Amino acid sequence: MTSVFTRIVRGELPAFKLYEDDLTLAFLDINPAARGHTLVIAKPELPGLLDLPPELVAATALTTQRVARAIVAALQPDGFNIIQNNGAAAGQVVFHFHVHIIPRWDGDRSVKLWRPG
Ligand code: DGP
Repeated sequence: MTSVFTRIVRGELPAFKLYEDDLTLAFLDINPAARGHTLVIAKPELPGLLDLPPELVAATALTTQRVARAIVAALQPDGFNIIQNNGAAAGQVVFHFHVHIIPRWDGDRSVKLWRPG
């Protein structure tokens, strides 16, 4: 089955894209936990971290750092969370590898960081 993220990679679904290269893509989450909540995906449709070959582990980590740096520069949060869910039990809903970058501000403790299931 084709994931929603593959459809975004192919341009079949719209997304607000922040960064793209041959192996990775970053775009805003459709259901943000905070302003600037961004997803970094591996372009190949692989479900989780343990499915990624080393070059995709490296590429997605590098893109995550690059995009987090840009978000920090643009939005000036006080911090940010990196979250990466593997398996339905862990709250994964889209089975196409992705990393969440969630900007955080002092006092925003009400941000619901994870929505299991
Ligand atoms: P996870 O629970 O880790 O699988 O998170 C999936 C995230 O993907 C969730 O925060 C919402 C986001 N999402 C799902 N469908 C779409 C979509 O079509 N577009 C965008 N931009 N984000 C999506």
